[in-house]
Amino acid sequence: MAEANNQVQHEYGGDQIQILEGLEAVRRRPGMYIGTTASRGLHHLVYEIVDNAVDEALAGFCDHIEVTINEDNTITVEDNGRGIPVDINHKAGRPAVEVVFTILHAGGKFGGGGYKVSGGLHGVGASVVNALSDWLEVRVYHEGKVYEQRYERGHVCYDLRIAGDCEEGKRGTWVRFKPDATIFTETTVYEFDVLKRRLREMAFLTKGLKITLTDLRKDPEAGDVWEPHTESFCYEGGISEFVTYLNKHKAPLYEQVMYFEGDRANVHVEVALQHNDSYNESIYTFVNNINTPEGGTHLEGFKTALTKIFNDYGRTNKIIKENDDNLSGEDIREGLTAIISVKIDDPQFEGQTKQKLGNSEARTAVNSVFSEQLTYFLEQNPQVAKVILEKAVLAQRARDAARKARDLTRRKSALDGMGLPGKLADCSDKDPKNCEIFIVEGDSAGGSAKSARQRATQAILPLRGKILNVEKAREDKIYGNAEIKAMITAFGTGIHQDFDITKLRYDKIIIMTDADVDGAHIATLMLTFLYRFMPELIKTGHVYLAQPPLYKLEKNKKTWYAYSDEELNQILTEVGRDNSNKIQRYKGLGEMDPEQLWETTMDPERRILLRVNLAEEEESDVDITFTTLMGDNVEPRREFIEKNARFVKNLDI
Ligand code: 1YM
Repeated sequence: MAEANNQVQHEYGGDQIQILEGLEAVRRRPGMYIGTTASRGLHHLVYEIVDNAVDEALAGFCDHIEVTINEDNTITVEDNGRGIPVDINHKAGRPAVEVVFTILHAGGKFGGGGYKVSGGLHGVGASVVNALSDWLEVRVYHEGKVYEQRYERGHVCYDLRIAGDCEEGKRGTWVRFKPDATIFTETTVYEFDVLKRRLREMAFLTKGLKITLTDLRKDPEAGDVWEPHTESFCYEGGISEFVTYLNKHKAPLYEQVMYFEGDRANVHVEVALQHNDSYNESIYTFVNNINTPEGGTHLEGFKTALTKIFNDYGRTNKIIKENDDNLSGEDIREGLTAIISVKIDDPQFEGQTKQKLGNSEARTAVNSVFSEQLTYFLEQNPQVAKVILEKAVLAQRARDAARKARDLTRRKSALDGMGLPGKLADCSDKDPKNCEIFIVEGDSAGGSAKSARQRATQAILPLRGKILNVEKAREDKIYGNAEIKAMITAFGTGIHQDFDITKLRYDKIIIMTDADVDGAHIATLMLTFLYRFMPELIKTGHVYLAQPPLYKLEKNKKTWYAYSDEELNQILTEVGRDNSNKIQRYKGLGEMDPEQLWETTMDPERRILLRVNLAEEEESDVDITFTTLMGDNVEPRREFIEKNARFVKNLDI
């Protein structure tokens, strides 16, 4: 710090003192500005700088952004836009570029025109990144000159200066920064895949913009042939291509992706959609390129318009019969993949996590642009309208059947008292905090587990064979499935809108399957069910995978268990490789006797449990993973399983 101060070459007037106080506030309470100082916040710094470059692209002056993870985990972002202005900003009396990096909230609110993507969590910008960086350097290419300035922990090191010449036509902004390790105490290591997912999303949302990500860090195992790892994203079709990408492992119901765009009352609206033959809806919404997982007014406007226009069309064209009910929104959205992206001047975020759009003008704008253009599209493409409506009519019938099945299950459980499934061996302790339930593949393993368990706190629910793949079944079939019904009643929480976590009967839900590819597949089917029907259980960390051993090793009356091939080799090296060990390879849980199952897999003192998380991924990627695993398309699934199945613990869901 002292060193940084010594380098400051100009005197501070009153304004400057205020500036420092502003950035000091960011350093004192970083969480207020970037949400968290964990890995997510670290990555957020990159998005803040990239957002300024994306703004420049949206304004029509830039078509390429390059992001580099340097060898020392610093980040460089460069664009080919106009360059942040280097002339004096009269209000501050300092060059505009210095103001951008040293005054809080000076981000993209200067100048006029275009929609400002006050990017990221709290719309803060370059000065926050500067405040939270050990150092930051900026270069502006302007009229054949390179301007540069450096800051350390937000303090100006020297006045903006000309560093040298560049090619006459070159223009743009270059920023390099090193996140401050005293702020980001958990980690300062960037993850390529995390940046890649967000940058790809940005590229989808900004048609024609090319974003390149390069990793210059050397993988310790890379030999002389090492090359930097680079990926580029550029989508001329924008969110239409996003929909194609999301549907890539699904079977679309019709060829073209519908795409609509328009402006109403200062709201810029873009919608892209296409149905596939599955039963799930995947709608992703964005405001100023920021994902709104909780939806909001833009989503409401879309849904209302979709339902109305399709019902109107169905009635007019007699696809919905005169005496039949209107189609519900859910019916029309069955198998729908859609992206809704709005740009708006002053987005208001609401909801528990501030991820829900509140501006009412967005509702009206999306409704109006989408209604008008969808009506026209359906008139021009009656064959598309027909396949969508036919699927919706089927969905309506299935939903009626499902409702009846669900009502029946509800009534039945009311009559049966608690109505716990017959196959469940419940625990005696009634305090959920102490209890766990093992979902076990196969009756024989279920039998071993029942003998092995600690009766007071461990419940066993054996499931027969592979459970139903919920990605490929309609709701009526799902509710009719005995294994699924058993899980729903055993957990006690209800599902979907009825879900209530306070009714959860066990603190841990432990999936216990064989340690082979089939077991991994069954575990994935269960996770798919949990993710689609009770995602909160995964999000709140109640779901676990048991880890049965692969090998048992005996020598001189001593026993070892190995949970991987590497571990087996390690043990063999330690105890010596000779014929006297009789290595036993477990093919399935059923091969272990109750005592072995207890000591290796179930005993809370000795077992290994893997908690299942939702990786900090873009929502849309989670969906793709499940589709890859559970959809009809065999090839991508085979690839994925070959890559991941042996390591279920790494399964990125
Ligand atoms: C690598 C990061 O920040 N690019 C960038 C930023 C700006 C401009 C161009 C820009 C904006 C405007 C006019 C305007 C910014 N300028 C400002 C401010 N890349 C990166 N590229 N001229 C240039 O908005 O009118 C803030 S951001 F305020 F100085 F104009």
